[in-house]
Amino acid sequence: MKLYSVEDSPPSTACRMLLKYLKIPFEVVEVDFFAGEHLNEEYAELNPQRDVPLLEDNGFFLSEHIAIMQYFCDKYAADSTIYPRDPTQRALVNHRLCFNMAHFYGAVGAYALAPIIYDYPRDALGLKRVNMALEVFEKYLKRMGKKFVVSNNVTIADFAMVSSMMCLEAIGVAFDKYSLVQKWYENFKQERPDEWSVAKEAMKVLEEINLRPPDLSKLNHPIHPVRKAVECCMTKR
Ligand SMILES: N[C@@H](CCC(=O)N[C@@H](CS)C(=O)NCC(=O)O)C(=O)O
Repeated sequence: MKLYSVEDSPPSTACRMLLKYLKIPFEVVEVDFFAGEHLNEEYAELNPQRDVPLLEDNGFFLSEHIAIMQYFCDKYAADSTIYPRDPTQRALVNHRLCFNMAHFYGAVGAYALAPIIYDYPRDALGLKRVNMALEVFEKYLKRMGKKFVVSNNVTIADFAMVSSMMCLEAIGVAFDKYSLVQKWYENFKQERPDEWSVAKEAMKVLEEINLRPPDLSKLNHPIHPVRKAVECCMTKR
């Protein structure tokens, strides 16, 4: 089993947290994102979407972190509470995974991550979008009233949401006014130290590259304008 991943990539991190939880041995293939390794033709043969993470399980290739996590659970932990079988519970987990990808991580990635690599601003509108997503997340936590995202058991939705949250923590965005989000996040760290250690490592890398942006001279992106200046705006908020 191989996971093509980038050490600070939130979707890759969510998959690695699950692999740790399931205690599945796997090989990490670290993709050199800053050199654009994910954009080359060789990688595109494996993953036409040219992104990470990408799973290779005995010749079976799968991208999209949600699909990868669902596959791991279905194949290796069919009866586990990590991806509950009850249709309503499973629908809620699926919903939060979609919410994370489309809204929460959408906002967080654009604000926290994209400006480190691409020539996009980290501006007030981006922060507003992050706050709106946090507000929605707070409402979902209130609606459920559980310890974790959808139940009192940890699920793959927690891994995905924690992977997004660590990006906010890495760049110093305050989220303490969202008391349930704060409580859930701190509780996750306390109760799931093994999986949190995976996210914490990714967070440290993000913290570092946020303060000291990487050399991107080898990155020739077909879509995004690559950031040129190193001394741009990367201070802890
Ligand atoms: N929809 C994909 C998105 C994964 C994603 O955004 N990966 C980023 C790294 S964190 C990436 O590979 N981006 C490609 C690029 O910016 O060229 C998933 O959920 O797995």
